Amino acid sequence: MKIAFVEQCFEKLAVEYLMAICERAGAEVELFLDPTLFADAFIANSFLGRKFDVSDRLADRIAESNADMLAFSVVSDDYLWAVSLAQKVKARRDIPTLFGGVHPTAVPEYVANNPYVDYVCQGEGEEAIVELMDCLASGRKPTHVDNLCFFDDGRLIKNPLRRLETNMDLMPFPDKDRYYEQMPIMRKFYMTITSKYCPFRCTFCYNSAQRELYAGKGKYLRQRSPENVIEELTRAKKHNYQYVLFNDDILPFNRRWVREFAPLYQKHIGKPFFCYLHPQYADREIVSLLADAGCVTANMGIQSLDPRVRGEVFDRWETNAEVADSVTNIMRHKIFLNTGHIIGYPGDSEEIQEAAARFYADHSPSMIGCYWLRLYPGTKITQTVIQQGGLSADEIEQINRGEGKSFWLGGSVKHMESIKPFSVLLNCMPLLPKRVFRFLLEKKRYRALKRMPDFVVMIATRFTQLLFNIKDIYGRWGLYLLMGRLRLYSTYLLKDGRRPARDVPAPRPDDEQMPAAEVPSPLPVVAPHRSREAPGAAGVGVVNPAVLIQVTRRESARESKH
Ligand code: B12
Ligand code: SF4
Repeated sequence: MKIAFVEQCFEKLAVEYLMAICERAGAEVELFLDPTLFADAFIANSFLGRKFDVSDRLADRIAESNADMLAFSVVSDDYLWAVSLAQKVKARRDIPTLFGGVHPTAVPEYVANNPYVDYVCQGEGEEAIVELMDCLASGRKPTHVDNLCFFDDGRLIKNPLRRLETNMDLMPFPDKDRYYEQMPIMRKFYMTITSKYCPFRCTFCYNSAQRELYAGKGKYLRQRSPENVIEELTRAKKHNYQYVLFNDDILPFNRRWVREFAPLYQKHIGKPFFCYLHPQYADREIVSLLADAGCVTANMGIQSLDPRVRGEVFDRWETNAEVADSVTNIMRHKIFLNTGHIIGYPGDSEEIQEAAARFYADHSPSMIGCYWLRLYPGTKITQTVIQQGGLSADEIEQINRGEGKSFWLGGSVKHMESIKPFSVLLNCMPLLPKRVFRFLLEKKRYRALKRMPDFVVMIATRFTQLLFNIKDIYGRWGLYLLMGRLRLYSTYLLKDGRRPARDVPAPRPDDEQMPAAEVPSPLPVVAPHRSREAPGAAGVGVVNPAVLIQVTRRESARESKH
């Protein structure tokens, strides 16, 4: 059995784990990468995206390989890309497709209903993918494979979720070789996780959905032993990495673990590292342990400086004093701190954002990533807005399709002109002398930014982020990624340059291609396609949806988290 994973060029740990698992189970594995230049979640431009599009050639390569199954790991922003590629491959050769990851986990029936998706894995995929391969290899239907959702003769089969594996040390180490072969420049940055997932459940984050989904299925928040992590990083030294990126939702959520891990890391690894922090886990002791171990860059969500909004809208209960202390602790240890800040949520106002800007002026984190709220499928805030009647059927459909306006340009928000200046002001804060920043704020001169055209906003904010990001490890990672993708793109030109891509029908990103289903889902959906069950919608909360929602064409960028 040969399984081909198909990905954009972002390194995906999920794929690396699953490749290792499949190989351990005796399968042959291949990885296909699409450079998706100017057409990804960070920079999207339809003209340039088309010019640099190699998806037909990639589809040729995949179809010509002898893969028995294609596997896609899909976040919402990738969904249309993945479906389009699956369609292109299937137009050449009908290979079964398996979709897993955050998006299919949130709306499994919706994804299963797509004609180019044969199987959906909801939740963790380690066991499901192996059992599915076994079934396909022996010609059996995967009717009893837990976590799988698919259509069988027009009937939706949705199997239950299996229990979560609690012993994280049983996970194999991620298989990086195939990724580095095609993106050699990325060897510099070793990406890993020490835990899954998060102690919190912020309403805008996938954890708010996934935690509920896994209720009663075992321990949700799990962690590897410090020794196991050190062993992985030690073995990985063969890649000659210079930096480590800990992509855990929050690295130091367990103080005892940090006390054990930090000295081990310092002694055996000692490379500068990046991690995600949280104001409730960034006190003096934790920050000092991390800094001594080698933490030089951190990303920490602050999201709002208004305690009511933070609690009632985002379900975050830290105090302003805790937030302030955490920033001070981190800055004192000279860790480059990129904070996440969300604007444009229900009930947001100019006054709230002014107060936030004053806080940032007083506490000076290295960078503020200011992002418009984006509604993702299944999250608590999305469910709430739906329940409050804040979304039309079309808008819900667009969310299910992973479409939405960029985090830089308005996210999922309608009519928030008074907030727009803060997107520029906060993102550009590191460029401005403090006195100028305060002057703009106190004299309300920032209001002039309302008139700034969207593309200027985009350039101003992205330019600042790029410039200052270079100072942090993740920023550099982004630049290297861009170089790696250009190189990969050039291999398509060099190898396949003269050969025209095969003449097969182009995908049409319209309703016919990506139909909605009338099936149970965290989001109600429209227009029946394959299945015939009643729609259902879960919902909670009490926010005012008045200002939401305008979901427009896909053009996304980096989002705030934590
Ligand atoms: C690290 C990270 C990044 C990194 C690396 C990106 C990457 N592609 O991995 C960077 C910074 C580049 C990034 C970018 C973005 N990210 Co990000 N990111 C994460 C983070 C923190 C960890 C992902 C991870 O490695 N998890 C560990 C793996 C092992 O777990 P897993 O992904 O859950 O995989 C398991 C299952 O889902 C399943 N599975 C997954 N794929 C597949 C595939 C198959 C075939 C099968 C069978 C099963 C399966 O099995 C896996 C093993 O158990 C997650 C949050 C999280 N903890 O998941 C957000 C998260 C995935 N990102 C998110 C978003 C929105 C983005 C961006 C759009 C914007 C942003 N926030 O910067 C871009 C999109 C880039 C892209 N196209 O991937 C959202 C996605 C929400 C959604 N509904 O899509 C998340 C969930 C965070 C959040 N805000 O809620 N991200
Ligand atoms: S936003 Fe961050 S802190 Fe909140 S639930 Fe998600 S990962 Fe956890």
